[in-house]
Amino acid sequence: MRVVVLTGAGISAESGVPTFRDARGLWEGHRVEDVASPEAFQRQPDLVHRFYDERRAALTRVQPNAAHRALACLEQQLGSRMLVVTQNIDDLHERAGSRRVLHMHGKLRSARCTACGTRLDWREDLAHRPACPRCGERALRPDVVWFGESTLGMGQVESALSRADLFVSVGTSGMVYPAAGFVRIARLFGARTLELNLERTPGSELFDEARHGPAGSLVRAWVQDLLARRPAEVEVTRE
Ligand code: BV8
Repeated sequence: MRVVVLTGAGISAESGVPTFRDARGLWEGHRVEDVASPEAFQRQPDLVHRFYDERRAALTRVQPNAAHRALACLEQQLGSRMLVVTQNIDDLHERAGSRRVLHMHGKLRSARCTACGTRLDWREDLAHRPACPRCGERALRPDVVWFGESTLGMGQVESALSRADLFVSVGTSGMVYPAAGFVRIARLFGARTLELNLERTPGSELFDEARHGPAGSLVRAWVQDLLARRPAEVEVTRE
């Protein structure tokens, strides 16, 4: 059985990482779209750096939760037949032990030089404009995908969706594209689809099944159930 799991901010909520909806999509009164955009970075680089420096620093104060750990456990069973595609820029999936994680919106603990294009692990602030270790230019930006910028790894995502038997969406409101369109692609290729989210979302009816509640218990129960079932039954027959 081949499984693709899409995750959003809701899977990290129980770790203490605020979701976008929690803050009603606002940061210090700014619409997130207005802070997380190349235009905002041109206009107010200090404000944008502060937005990401604060979130990067906050990562040192949070730990993976039961939902992250359950997915890492499932990956141990399914190996290369499982892919986690996350919209999250935190590293909680990896810290829980997941290895096959695709960050389609980038990573907080990574910086990219806009002068030489180098990508490098980065755990410090960027607001003080540190020089790029490779080219020396003070041109580092957060290595995240802003609104209006193309998302990462779409080729790998589309091929995984086209071969998936099961597509599971965890903790996402399904409001941001192209991630919000993955359920339709998975269905198109005959996969069964399951939504695990705290509450109904605008896309809930697109899923074969939707279970609502906190990810920590929902994901753990789903993984335990999947692994408890005898291999024969796990074999999902294509529609
Ligand atoms: C692009 C990184 C073009 C930075 C992010 C089609 C139609 C309409 C609009 C568009 C379209 N196609 C493109 C667009 C424009 C735009 C878009 O979708 N706009 C939206 C607002 C309508 N998309 C883009 O701009 C994308 N780029 O299209 O480029 C292009 C194409 C080719 C070539 C060049 C350019 C790029 C979008 C990526 C932007 N970057 N993040 C950062 O993090 O700061 S998006 C960011 O917001 C997140 O990564 C995530 O994707 C999104 C937030 O959504 P969620 O993660 O779902 O979080 P949210 O808070 O909304 O919901 C949380 C859910 O969890 C809730 O349902 C809640 O109930 C639940 N929950 C809460 N607690 C729990 C829980 N569930 C379980 N357990 C709990 N405990």
